[in-house]
Amino acid sequence: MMNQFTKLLLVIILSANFFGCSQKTSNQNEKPNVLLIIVDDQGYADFEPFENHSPEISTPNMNRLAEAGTVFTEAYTTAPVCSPSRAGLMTGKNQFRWDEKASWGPGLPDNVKTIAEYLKEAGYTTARIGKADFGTNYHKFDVREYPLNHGYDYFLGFSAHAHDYWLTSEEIADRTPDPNGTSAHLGPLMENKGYKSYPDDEYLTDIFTNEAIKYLKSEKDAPFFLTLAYNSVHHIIHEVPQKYLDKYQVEPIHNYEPDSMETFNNQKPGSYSAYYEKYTRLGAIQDEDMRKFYLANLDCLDDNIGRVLDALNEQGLDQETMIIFVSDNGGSPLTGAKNAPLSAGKYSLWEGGIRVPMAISWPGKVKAGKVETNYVSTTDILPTISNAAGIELTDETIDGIDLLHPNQDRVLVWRWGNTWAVRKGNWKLTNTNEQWGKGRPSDFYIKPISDDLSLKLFNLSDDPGERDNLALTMPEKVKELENAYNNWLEENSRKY
Ligand SMILES: [Ca+2]
Repeated sequence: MMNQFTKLLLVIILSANFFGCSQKTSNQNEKPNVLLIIVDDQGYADFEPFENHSPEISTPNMNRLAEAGTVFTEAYTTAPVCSPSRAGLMTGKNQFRWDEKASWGPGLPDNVKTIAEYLKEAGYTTARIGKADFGTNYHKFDVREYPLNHGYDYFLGFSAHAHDYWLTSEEIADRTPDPNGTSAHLGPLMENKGYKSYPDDEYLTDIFTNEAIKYLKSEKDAPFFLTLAYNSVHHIIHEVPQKYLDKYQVEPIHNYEPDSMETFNNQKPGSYSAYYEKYTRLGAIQDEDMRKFYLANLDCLDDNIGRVLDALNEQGLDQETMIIFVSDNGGSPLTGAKNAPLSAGKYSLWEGGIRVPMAISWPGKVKAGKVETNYVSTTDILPTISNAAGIELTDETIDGIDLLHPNQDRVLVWRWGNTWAVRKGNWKLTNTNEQWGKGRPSDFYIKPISDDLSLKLFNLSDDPGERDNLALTMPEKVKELENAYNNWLEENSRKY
């Protein structure tokens, strides 16, 4: 005889199975769905799953990802700013293979395949929601850089460096003299071959989540690859829903309004460029408030990630979906992000610019609750997803390896303008100088020990903050790493 408890359990199991079968995406060949969550400019200290996170941080939904999977304490991007980093991430290759200047705008060559293209060929249905940014050909539909032209079946978002968090209506686009006046954008979002506008009181992070959930709930006859690329927590950081501003006790700042916008930094009166210039630097907003805005923005982002995870669970998809979470570069010196204990931040090759929050979960396949301390790269995302989907990679110019099998002897290299860096084992050699974009860095920025292009050598195992330059005392180690860097360049430059 079954007791009440057993009966109840049976009912729960049967209903779970019933709903699971009726709702889940058809997945007979056991290829996992893949959800790639890319966030923007999140600080190394601003990720609660890391043991030494900043104490005022609360990211419970990022914690859920970490508890369900593995977090990487030494995950590197291929560049310290958005566009080149995303080019590296989406292709599994150091973008300076083809972008010889190692610039802000690498673009995406026709012959360099993206994760989306590999997965589409393998039978996936693919979508990108949010920011698409390869640094060139912004706001255009018929270019390689537009997501529909590099493997995505569906795109909703913007093709630029930034977008106003509030202003997505046609009305504002009609009234502003420069809707595309800077690398930032306002007005309707791009959706496939057209535009989609929203009321100006709908918040962009919420819009992306709502659309992502709609996508997760849609009927599909194949496993899906969804890239959800939030522009949070990129500036303009102060634009956050009121309830979060209340929580962090900071007064709202008015939205952009063409009729009342004064000139700023030589930008035309009334222009969005003037507003963007004014509020993307310290000055109009002071450090303490900038940190509060940042925390409010991050809190909202975390809640939205929670809604996506809930939707996956509700759809019965959580057990068969690989989730990768990553920030595209380190915390910005201009937004109140914190990267402690790492030096500097976005814009330079100090650890604070290129070491980022990253996590992966895949129930039953990736260890839950694990902290991986071996160093990895965002170029590893493509091979990891490919392996999971059973795709055999034959392209020898891919720089990444499977995230689940990190290799502490590998050579990682970076080129960024006239600066470069190389890591092998615990050692990092770099000529990086100091860069923080514009204006001045925030109080939370940790000033690096050098601001010129001299060679610096660090042992990152006991000096992650790069405080102790060993270049003069260890010339042989300098030579070894310099050779490793030069060899990589010689073997790989212009090959892609
Ligand atoms: Ca970024």
